[in-house]
Amino acid sequence: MIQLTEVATLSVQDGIGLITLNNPPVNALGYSVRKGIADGIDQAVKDDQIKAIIIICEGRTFCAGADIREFGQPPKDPGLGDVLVVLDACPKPTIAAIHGTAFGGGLETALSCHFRVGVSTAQFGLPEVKLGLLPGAGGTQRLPRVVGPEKALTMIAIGNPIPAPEALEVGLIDEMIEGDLKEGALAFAKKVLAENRDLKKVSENNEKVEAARGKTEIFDNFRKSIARKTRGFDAPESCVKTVEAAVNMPFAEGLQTERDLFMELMSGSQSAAQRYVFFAERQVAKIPDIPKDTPQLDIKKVGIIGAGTMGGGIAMNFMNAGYRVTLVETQQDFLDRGLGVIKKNYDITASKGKMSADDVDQRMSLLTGTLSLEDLADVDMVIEAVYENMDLKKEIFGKLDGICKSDAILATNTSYLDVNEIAAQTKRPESVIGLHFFSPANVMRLLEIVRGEKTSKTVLATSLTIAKKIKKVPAVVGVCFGFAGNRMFSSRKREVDALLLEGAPADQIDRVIFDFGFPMGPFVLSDLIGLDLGWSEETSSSSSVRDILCESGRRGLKNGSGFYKYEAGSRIPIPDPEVTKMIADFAAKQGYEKREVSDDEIVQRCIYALINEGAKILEEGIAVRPSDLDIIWINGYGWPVYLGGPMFYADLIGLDKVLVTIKEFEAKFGEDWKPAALIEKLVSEGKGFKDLN
Ligand code: T1G
Repeated sequence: MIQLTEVATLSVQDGIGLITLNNPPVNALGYSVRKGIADGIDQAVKDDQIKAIIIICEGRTFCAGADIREFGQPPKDPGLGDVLVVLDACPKPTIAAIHGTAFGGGLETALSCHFRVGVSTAQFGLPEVKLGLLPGAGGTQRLPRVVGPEKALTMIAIGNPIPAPEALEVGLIDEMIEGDLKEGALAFAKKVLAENRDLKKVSENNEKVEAARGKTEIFDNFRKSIARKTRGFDAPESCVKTVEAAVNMPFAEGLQTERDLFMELMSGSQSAAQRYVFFAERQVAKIPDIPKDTPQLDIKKVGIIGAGTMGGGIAMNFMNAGYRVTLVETQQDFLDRGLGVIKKNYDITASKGKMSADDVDQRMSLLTGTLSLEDLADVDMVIEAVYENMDLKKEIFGKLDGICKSDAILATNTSYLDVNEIAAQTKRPESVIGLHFFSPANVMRLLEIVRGEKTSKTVLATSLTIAKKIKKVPAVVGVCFGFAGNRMFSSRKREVDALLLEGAPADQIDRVIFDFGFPMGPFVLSDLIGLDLGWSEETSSSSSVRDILCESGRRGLKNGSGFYKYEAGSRIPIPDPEVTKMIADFAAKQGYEKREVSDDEIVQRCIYALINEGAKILEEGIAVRPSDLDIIWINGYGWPVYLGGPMFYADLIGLDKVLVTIKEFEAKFGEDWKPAALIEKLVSEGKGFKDLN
């Protein structure tokens, strides 16, 4: 065995050369891996003993792509493109033997081999678009030649992987290996040699791309199909262009087009933001005083109190992950409705072919409904998801304290209330934690984990593990009103409400927030969730715009009129002059003088309010690092990922500039805009939030 580099070896078995890579954790194609492959091919070609070459990886996966940490660093030769030119030109049969995730540069390496084999659990993908990039080592030119332009468009411009059975079906792999991968790959190599198979280079395999030449509708239709979900992103359109190049240009020219578009994206701010988010999403689960070996509790059974919208969604997360769930309600009809909604949601998913009827039955078999809190005596974790009322939550936790087993985790799904106060209702505050899900709870990826002052490290570490198991992105925050996400949201809402009274029409504010990149503006959102959420006729006092709209009978989309009016059966918001007048009259009564408000001012007030509040949250130690706040806003509030999150965005536009504007707003609008001391400090040191991550 030859040690090619510190992470690559070349060995020979039965005349087959094995280039084995071992670069944990994901065999990323860093410099020593690339050099190892290039040297391995070079030596194997020169070695007459070797008749065929296999590239295989140790560890949990085949190469999961280029080493993202190397991006932005001075490039070290050989680049991946150069290595793949060597591989592509290899005169001996080359076989990629794949397990785990052959992603990005990893799949491009495999596509530069003559043959690919993989185990049945392997995944194949070009997810570069999720990093604001595109496959930059020939993947955009080789994949269409193997799977056809249509399939390649989806795999490249959307970036989701395909499983091995599908890869076999579309011709991406030549054989699926049952049992040991290395043995299977060796057997396959011997078959190739014995059958003297053609060594067809993918780069010369033009059949599928030539067949699509002139069929511009392939690309027009595809562009239309992704327009809505790729709004604001630069990379998807560049991805489409590269596949067009694969169809319309010779391989070498297509490769150049790929290179040019790749470099354009690489030097752009969107990719920088999306790469930042990639690592921030992995960093967020690392809590300084919670080391990997912190003892954890074994969670098998979960109890959920409240079968409403949140309770039902939370239950589905645990059922999807295979946990037994007991759902508690106070009345039979509430329980029946809750169980019914869960079943209906699964049936809808099955009707879209995303799960089988058996899967639905299997999930539902994990769920038990009850009207008795005592039935939670043997669960390992309880999540209380009743409506936001402190007295009710205290009462429930007091009861749970007497019912649940001693090491059960007692969690609350409150979105604002004081977790310490709730914990104080028990004799075991160390077992109490906030698990703040976002609606719809079975869809939204964010889980804000609220660490009480007495929450034990074991309870926190266990909650982090649970979050990963139910496919949530956890963000650990401390206790304050609204925690991190909603506290920042309230500061934006303060500005939105003020801007409305100062004269900015609701549809202008919505347009600006939508154009900034959020899925929708605040007033369309209010109409969607219902103006009367948390409003009561009894206590309404005409003291806010929401009050006067609700008092006038407006409820939002559900009754066809809110900040906007809606045609029957339509969700399209139509500006309502009557509402505009009601708001103007109310504003005048509050002493506001109507004025023109620019789009820039709306952006600055809504976004800088988030940044300033985020900085205060960091100052108070409510959040561990700025990138956690970015992860919260991207996964919980629809912040566009290609802008990296509020704190990243502040650094992007320059924290010193943000501070200047915040001070201007303080002078104009008062105390709410007092700059966070942390911002003043960072600016005075010439630093940004990135220096705190
Ligand atoms: N580069 C560097 N580090 C990486 C990495 C990568 N490509 N992928 C993962 N890591 C680190 C990650 O930060 C974490 O580190 C650890 O590995 C485990 O990851 C030329 C331009 C493979 C599905 O986009 O999707 O190729 O936190 O926690 O949940 O065309 O990682 O432990 O210190 O995510 O099991 C394209 C990215 C690159 C795939 C595994 N490839 N990775 O998921 O573990 S661009 C990707 C993933 C490219 C070429 C282009 C996932 C995974 P730490 P993890 P996981």
